[in-house]
Amino acid sequence: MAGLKPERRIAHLDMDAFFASVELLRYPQLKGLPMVIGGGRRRETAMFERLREAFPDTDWGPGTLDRIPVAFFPRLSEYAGRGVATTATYAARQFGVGSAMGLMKAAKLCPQAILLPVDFDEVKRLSRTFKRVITEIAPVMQDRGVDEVYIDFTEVPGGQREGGRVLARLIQKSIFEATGLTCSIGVAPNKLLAKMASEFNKPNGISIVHAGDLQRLIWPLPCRKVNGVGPKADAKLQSFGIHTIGELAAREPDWLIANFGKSYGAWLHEVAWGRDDRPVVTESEPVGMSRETTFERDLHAVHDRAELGAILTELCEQVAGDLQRKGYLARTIGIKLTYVGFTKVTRDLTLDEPTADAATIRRAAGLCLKRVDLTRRLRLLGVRSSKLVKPGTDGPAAPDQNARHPKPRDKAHRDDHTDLLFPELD
Ligand code: TTP
Ligand code: MG
Ligand code: MG
Repeated sequence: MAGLKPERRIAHLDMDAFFASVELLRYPQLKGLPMVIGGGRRRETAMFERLREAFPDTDWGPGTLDRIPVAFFPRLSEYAGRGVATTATYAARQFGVGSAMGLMKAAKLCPQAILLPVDFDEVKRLSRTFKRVITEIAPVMQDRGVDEVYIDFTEVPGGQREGGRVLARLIQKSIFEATGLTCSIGVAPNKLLAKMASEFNKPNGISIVHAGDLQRLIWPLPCRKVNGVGPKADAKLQSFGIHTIGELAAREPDWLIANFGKSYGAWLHEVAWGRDDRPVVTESEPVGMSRETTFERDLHAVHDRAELGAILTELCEQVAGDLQRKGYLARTIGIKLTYVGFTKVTRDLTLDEPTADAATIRRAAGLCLKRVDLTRRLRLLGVRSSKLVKPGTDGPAAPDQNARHPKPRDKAHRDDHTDLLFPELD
């Protein structure tokens, strides 16, 4: 019947082992081998020195990268330090290595893995390329970070055929032709389900989910698979014996609201039933810009005051630089600390006037730092700017519809019990 509204079909696309796959384009001889991305400096300098020693007749350089023998690449077993893995190839994941794992721990699981640092410039270039390929085919795309996007398939040719599989295949093929990279795509009635579906057949997979598949495909999954159920909410759900999304769906909305609050409780009920009507928002503005660093050794706010102060200043300068380059001002400045033992703390402060000035950011970050417990040793320090505005416009850079779903907040409570005043770092 003419005028019949097409079924809503939303895709979530996520690149496979993205940072690692980017390195495999440069070093195709490493395909299929376990590889971990992480560690700070580029260690390839040492590799080139050894190569020149071993093969003095070859002019080793950018044109010969694909000819470097595998034996010359740095291995995880040689690593000493406190870096973490940002990602790992699927071959390395078989050994249990994954994102956010300490490299020393990863080395125990898979010492033979190749260890390479991330090349952010190349990652960003390929990120732009794959997104451009998508918008040429399907214009309604929402950026969700460096390696993933939502795409509205509803009105796009092929977007309805086989539940979206035909269009998903075309996009996969086009991205591969343009970049040599693979991705996985989930197509579903909404963003919530599409995001879960894109993980079903990784790598290089396509998964199609229809409303009727909720019980079979979604309900058996752990609650943590819902984007917006973090570790804290999950722990609380577990304490009530709720492990899967199906178990969540079985609870009465009133019970969820009584235990998780009005907005989060109601939201939990909706997502458990696969309901989500958020639109795919085309022009997604950054929500914030941040920089952080993991220290080479644990630092103490009093004993290592000068060093910590210098690091904080540098991070603030970097954030200011990022804001200035992209043309934003930030209303809110925050810090993030990780203590030895991995407890994380964040504090933020909203300024009277938005800023991109390093000294102003530094002062705000210094004030935030005074609000945390500085008697414990620190592993990581980060500075974050948020509530961005574009000068000349008065509104927020990121509209509220882009904001994540509400999560239980216990900020005020945490402020109370860790609000110890310690020597200023300035
Ligand atoms: P992900 O899409 O989460 O992971 P991935 O692309 O490496 O692997 P998958 O095939 O499972 O999608 O993240 C994209 C990139 O972001 C990843 O390659 C490295 C980076 N990243 C970090 O820097 N830190 C992290 O904690 C995570 C999870 C990812
Ligand atoms: Mg990915
Ligand atoms: Mg991703």
